[in-house]
Amino acid sequence: MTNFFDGIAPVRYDPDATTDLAYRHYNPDEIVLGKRMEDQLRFAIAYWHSFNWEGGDPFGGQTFERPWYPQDSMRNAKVKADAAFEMFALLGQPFFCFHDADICPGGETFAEYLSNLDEITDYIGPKMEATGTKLLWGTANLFTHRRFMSGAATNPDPDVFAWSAATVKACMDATARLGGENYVLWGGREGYETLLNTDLVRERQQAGRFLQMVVAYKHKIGFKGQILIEPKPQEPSKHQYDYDVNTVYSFVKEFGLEGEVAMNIEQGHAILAGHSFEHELAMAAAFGLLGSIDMNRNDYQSGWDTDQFPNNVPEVALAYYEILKAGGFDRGGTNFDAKLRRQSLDAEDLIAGHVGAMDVCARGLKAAAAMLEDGGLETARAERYAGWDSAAARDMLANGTLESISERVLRDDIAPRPRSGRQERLENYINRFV
Ligand code: XUL
Ligand code: CO
Repeated sequence: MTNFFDGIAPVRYDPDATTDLAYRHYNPDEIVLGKRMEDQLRFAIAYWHSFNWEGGDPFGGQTFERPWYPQDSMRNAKVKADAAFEMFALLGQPFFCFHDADICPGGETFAEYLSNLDEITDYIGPKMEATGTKLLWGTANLFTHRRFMSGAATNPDPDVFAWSAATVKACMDATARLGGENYVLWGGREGYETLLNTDLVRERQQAGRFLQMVVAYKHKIGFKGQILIEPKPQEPSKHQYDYDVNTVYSFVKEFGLEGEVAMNIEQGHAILAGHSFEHELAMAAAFGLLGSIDMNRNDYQSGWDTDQFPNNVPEVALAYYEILKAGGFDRGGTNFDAKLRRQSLDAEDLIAGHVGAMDVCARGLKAAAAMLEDGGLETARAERYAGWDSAAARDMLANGTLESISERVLRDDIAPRPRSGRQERLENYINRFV
């Protein structure tokens, strides 16, 4: 037990609450499109940003004070786990996520790392049982330590590749032991700073082999979860090999990983790549690779991965619209890979960030479900493409050649007549739901 959250009561659904720390929209048992809201949203809290991150930025260090600092001993790793599970019990979200480096110190040697990871896994398992909190995904931090400065799988040094492979094996074992539903691979430094010193063909081959090994090991140990790749265009690397959904898809095809991996798509990473979140979700759904999401947003002006809690209902609604349209989450969920702002020092801030995020997502989900049930967007879309329902149009697409089409254009005197895209009307339509 810690006393970090002393004075904070468990957060409950109460639409008429007069206090800050209540769910006004997140009602776990409410049925949305045939499923409990909790089972549609599948909320997870990220251990990394909530408990490891100390409030630093490029111009200043730690601002937070926590009973589990300094984070270099197993003793404090256990205090941190105590506090984390105290928060999970207060918030009542069903899942959490971790990097190995979040839950225990790395140690001096690989053997010490393994022993630390084992010890903390043993410590966390019973806490998961006691609070009923499940593991959405585990992952390895292959980007913070200086050994990873030139990448992990893509490193020019084969010893770093080996260390990374051994680390991922250990993290997959720990994830499987804790009943994780997914294993995530975000290529933190799998990219490069300058082409002047980089053999990008070789580095991509190394990353592809690494992924094939991960998939083979998943089958070897009978891990039932999904392997999820998380795209991000840059930061920390200038050029990242898993830039966006489309880039990851080409990688998946090239290395024969179809049907073996899916994607974890983060709102902020989509924005960094110059896309909207819903674009990335729709793209992944089109490829059959929509696995899970990190629902933390970026600041639109700063150009950094600011990892803020979501607070924009219309945006969130459009994201859940794509997710629900694709059939909703199976093993995936809604992770908040979100940090407090560095001036938000208090335990209450940590709770408030998550309460607000969960409420924004609940409102977005309800709006998305209502739009889907109403069917207005799909009807408008179907009307827009109705020309393609004709036999002639379908035949052209299936069997046409430039010559045969050219003959038909002349014969039938085809003359395209532009029609409105009706964007403003559709935007107004969305506003009726959000
Ligand atoms: C970094 C990021 C990571 C991944 C997991 O931008 O999003 O937290 O989600 O490594
Ligand atoms: Co993320």
